Amino acid sequence: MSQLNVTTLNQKFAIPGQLEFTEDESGLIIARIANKQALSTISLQGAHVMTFEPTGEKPVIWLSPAAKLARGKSIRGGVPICWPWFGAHATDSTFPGHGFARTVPWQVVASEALSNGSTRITFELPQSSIPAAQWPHACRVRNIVTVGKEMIVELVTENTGQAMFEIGEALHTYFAISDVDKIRITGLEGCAYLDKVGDCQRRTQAGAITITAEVDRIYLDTDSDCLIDDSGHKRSIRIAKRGSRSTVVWNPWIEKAAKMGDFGSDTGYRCMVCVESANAAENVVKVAAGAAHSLHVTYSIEKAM
Ligand code: TA6
Repeated sequence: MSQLNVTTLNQKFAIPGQLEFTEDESGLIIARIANKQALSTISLQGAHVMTFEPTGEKPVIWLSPAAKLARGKSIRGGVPICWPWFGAHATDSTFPGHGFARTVPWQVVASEALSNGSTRITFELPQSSIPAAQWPHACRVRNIVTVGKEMIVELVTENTGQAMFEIGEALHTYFAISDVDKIRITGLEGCAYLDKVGDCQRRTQAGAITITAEVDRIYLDTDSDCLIDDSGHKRSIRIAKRGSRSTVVWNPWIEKAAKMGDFGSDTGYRCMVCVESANAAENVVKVAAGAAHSLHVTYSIEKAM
């Protein structure tokens, strides 16, 4: 089934006053949600949430000012979907880092105006977007995004084949912060983590996380909520997850951000932090034949007292 064009998408799935589809100058199709509770934009490529801004609030999600929308290219910022592996592929270095899901076309299969005033849109990864050489398994993958006062992103993997398969995954979410000096991340105290800065030493988190250099950590065996306490914005962002046993915390800091070249400015790294709800490293998920696995995350704002 080929990708629907903007006209057909609007005929089938637009919701007057809440959801419409437009085509970006890059040729990518964007779902635009504007309801009474929030604004959000989502690229159909990668079913990639790019922005989320609750009404009367500062943006919750960070999108690089230099983010390039281009076919087949990952977008810097938003909520990239890492699937069906996290990080480098286990055996083939020619396969894309973080899997292929975030750079291929997804399709819209449903849209809904919910009674609580939020808007839900469901994306599905079509078989035609799955490179068989990289992923020779029968599956159905959906990303279900609900936008209101809070945002819910649910990545559902169904095994429609005859044999178990194993996935690594992450909602690799970039959060908008006032300044990297003004935040602390709580919820991971006492957790073991793999420190990817250096040689992947296994360490234990002592106290809240603050960021004063490159941080790239996979926290293991944790299903806790995380809070990004931001004294500059006088708010906390709560990340409440289900179906995820890993949490990744990442800030590239100065050199790595400069090398990546798409953080917008030499201080772009100061405006963001990634807290990713994942199943990575030893937390990869086995999905039995006929079974389904859900990674479900709710993003909400709590105002500082
Ligand atoms: O989740 C952290 C991480 O794995 C970092 O190591 C860094 O590579 C980051 O993801 C961004 O990866 P990307 O492929 O989006 O540039």
